[in-house]
This record gives sequence, C-alpha cells and structure tokens, in this order.
Amino acid sequence: MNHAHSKLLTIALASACACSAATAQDARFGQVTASSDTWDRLTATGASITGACNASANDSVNDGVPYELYYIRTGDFSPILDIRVYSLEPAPLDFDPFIAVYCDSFDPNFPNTNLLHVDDDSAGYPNAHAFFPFAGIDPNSLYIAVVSSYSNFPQSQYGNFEISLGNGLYFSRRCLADFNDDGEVDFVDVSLFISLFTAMHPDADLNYDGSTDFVDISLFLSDYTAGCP
Ligand SMILES: [Ca+2]
Ligand SMILES: [Ca+2]
Ligand SMILES: [Ca+2]
Ligand SMILES: [Ca+2]
Repeated sequence: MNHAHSKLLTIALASACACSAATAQDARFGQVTASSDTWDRLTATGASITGACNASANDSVNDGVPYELYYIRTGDFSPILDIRVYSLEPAPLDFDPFIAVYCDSFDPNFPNTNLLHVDDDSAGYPNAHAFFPFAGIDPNSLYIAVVSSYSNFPQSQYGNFEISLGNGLYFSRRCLADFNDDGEVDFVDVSLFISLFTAMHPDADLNYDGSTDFVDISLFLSDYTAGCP
C-alpha cells in the first residue's frame, strides 16, 4: 500500500468510528487430530522456569506427538503468564493435556529454543496450567502456546480440549496484519481489517485496550508495511 492509499484508509476508518469493544477472558475449544503436526515433546519434570524466554526442560521419551499451536499477544500492560488447558475427554486413559509456551517462534524439532514455560498437570490431572505469578511478561509481544497430549499412545494422543487465557492475554495471529493467516499481507487482509473495524469487532482492537480507534489503524498499517516474515 502506498502512502496516499494508507492515508486515505486512515481517514476513512478514523471517521467511521471511535468505539469500544467488549473485553472478556479469551477461551477457545481445540482439537488434536491425526492431521495435527508433531513435535519432540518436552517434559515438565526438572524444568527450569525463570519467567524469561530462556527456560529449559528435559526431553521426554515421546517423539512425534501431535500438537496444536496458538498465537497469543498481550496488550499495553504487562500481564502474568496464565494459560489453562482443560481436557474434554474422559480420564484417565484419554487425552492428557501438556502445554509449552514460547517467545516469538517455535521449532518442533528444537523445543528448548525460546522456551518460556512447560506444564503437565498443575491445574489438577489431567489439566495443564502454564502459570508464572512472580513477573509480568513483555507487553505487545508474541507468545506461542503448544498444546499436545502427554502421551503418544494411539488411544490417548488425540482429543478435545479447552484453552483459556488469563487477564491481559489474547488469541491472535503470527503476523498482526495477516487476518486470514495465510502468511502474507495483502489486500484481502486490508478488506478484512476494514470490515472488522467498521463493525467494531474486538478482533480489530489490535492493542487490546477495549477501543477500536486510530491507534489500531496505525498498528495495522505498521504491521502491514513490515510484511509477514
Ligand atoms: Ca523426545
Ligand atoms: Ca496433563
Ligand atoms: Ca493474509
Ligand atoms: Ca485499540
């Protein structure tokens, strides 16, 4: 988008509305299936969690464990890390959620790189809880939650779960401006943003402050200009 176009978009959207979106705790249903990608799962036993992106955890005996991945962002203030994963399958043999949280990027073959947290059963077996109450995490940063089963036995590696975020954490996209998550920013994303913005949809509130306004437009434009690496 050239400068004249972005100026026009800015004016058009800013005059469309300056409005408030409801804020609520963000939660989603998820499913690990046979078509999920796989990772070399870590284990929480003996892990070193510091609240920074240099945590370390031991390798588990389970390789090739299917996982689902969530991009999570924060608003302008520094929330504590608080992500719960509840199994929606019958215990004990079925899906046993395990969570690992990463800063910025995740490589399923090098699961110790950029690691922030790991947990298996801290929300009560079988439910996982990535929780670190002693320090806030960086505002306006990208975090990645990897959810898999503890097991890779055929009967218990797949299943349904709910993932629920604490205050100040929100489900997002790898690139903020890539609204259709296809790895590119183009006019499709511009028109998705325009329709969400004019509808005052919470997804257009890119800094999660409860308002869709000029700040969100400028965040969209800067992320759009930066592209999606
Ligand atoms: Ca392993
Ligand atoms: Ca668990
Ligand atoms: Ca896109
Ligand atoms: Ca906003």
